[in-house]
Amino acid sequence: MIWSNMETLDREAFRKIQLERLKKTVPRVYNNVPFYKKAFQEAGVEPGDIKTLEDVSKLPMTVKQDFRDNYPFGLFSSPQEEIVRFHASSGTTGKPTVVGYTRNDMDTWSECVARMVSMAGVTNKDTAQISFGYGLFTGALGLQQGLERIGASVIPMSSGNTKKQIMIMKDFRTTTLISTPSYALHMAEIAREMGVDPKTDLNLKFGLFGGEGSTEAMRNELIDSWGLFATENYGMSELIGPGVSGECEALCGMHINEDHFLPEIIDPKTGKVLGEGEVGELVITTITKEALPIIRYRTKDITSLHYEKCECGRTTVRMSKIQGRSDDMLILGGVNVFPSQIEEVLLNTEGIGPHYQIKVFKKGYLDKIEVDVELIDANLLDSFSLLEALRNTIKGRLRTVLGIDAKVTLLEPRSLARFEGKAQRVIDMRGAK
Ligand code: DLL
Repeated sequence: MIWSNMETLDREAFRKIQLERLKKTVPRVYNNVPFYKKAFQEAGVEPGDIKTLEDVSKLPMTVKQDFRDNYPFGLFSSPQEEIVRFHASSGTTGKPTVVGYTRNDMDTWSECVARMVSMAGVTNKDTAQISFGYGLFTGALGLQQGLERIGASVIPMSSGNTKKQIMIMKDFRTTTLISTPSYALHMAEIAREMGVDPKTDLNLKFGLFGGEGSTEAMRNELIDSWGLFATENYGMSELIGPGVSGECEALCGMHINEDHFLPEIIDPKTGKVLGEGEVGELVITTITKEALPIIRYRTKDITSLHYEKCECGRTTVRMSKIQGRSDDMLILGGVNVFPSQIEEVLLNTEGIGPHYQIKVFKKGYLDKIEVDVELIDANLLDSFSLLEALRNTIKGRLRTVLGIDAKVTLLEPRSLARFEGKAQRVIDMRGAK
């Protein structure tokens, strides 16, 4: 179902709204945020220079470090009395990235998520189990607001306590699962261990996944495990949280809520703005946020934009599946590889389960990569020749498809770590002494 008529505007109408909103956002940050005033002055640009939508490229970019340098509230455009909610993204090192919302921002956010869940087919007849962690992470509360807006019945489960998740799912007749792809995979495994067949003993129709990347092979694995319709949804705390974009029933890219987020794709090395269909880093300017409008935020996520009308009837621009983050790309002896490409090779190999870990380290001056992956059938471990054949198949595919020589270790089922939130599949030890 198309939730809002803002999703079907023609291109000219979009551009008009975007320009109007951009023209309001730019003076807002210039006048309220010393960081932006300085950055604009350094770039030699003033709010009055924004006359067309293309002029956005004159504006300076914002990066994650700017949040850290202005921790906690230095980038806020609204005074504290107008802030009704904080969230933060954890990050592995240092202080979290803090974000704030005014009452209007909360409304915008709920609206964006309402569109996103409707796009997948969820309605007020559905019962949605939110298995993202509640708290500072934007995932759970963001989804909750949007689902409530469309009238779905929400179960605020949070992540973890997986056996209870399955019990509630069964007893409450959950139709919609909301989680990271990796946690959904783990939940299916626990369900089977409990003697519950996720496909036949439960009532799931939809899986709305997001918060981390997943390949098409991983989507198929999720569909096979749960027997549901799986969509992928994208967002980030700095921009709003979930609700930036999501897949519709046609599954041909994630529709961006363009009346709130103005997207560009740039070459991550040169910063040059790229054209439709070209792959590069997603840069987004928020054009309706009040508490924390962000100008040209470098997301580091690698994707491309597609403007032709979708068969679902929406006209909003679609972004392709995220290939990876520019800072996650592994450069192995000069060869560029995204972990998602390794995942694709592994998951498309028969006999191999969806759980793996990638370790990268230096041996002398050389980059070395090791891939640990679980077998589906532990009995294979008794047959040296079958095991060797499988190992060689994977090694061969990694070499042919990606051009890398990896050490491959096949492990017993259930030997690698499982994740209740975002998975950490890559351990890069090259920085370590
Ligand atoms: O993960 C917001 C979110 C929550 C989106 C739930 C969707 C569902 P952060 O914790 O700030 O926010 O992490 C943002 O996660 O820059 C991407 O690298 C990654 N990411 C999020 N969704 C996807 C996706 C939330 N569908 C960072 N595909 C982003 C690939 C994703 N990567």
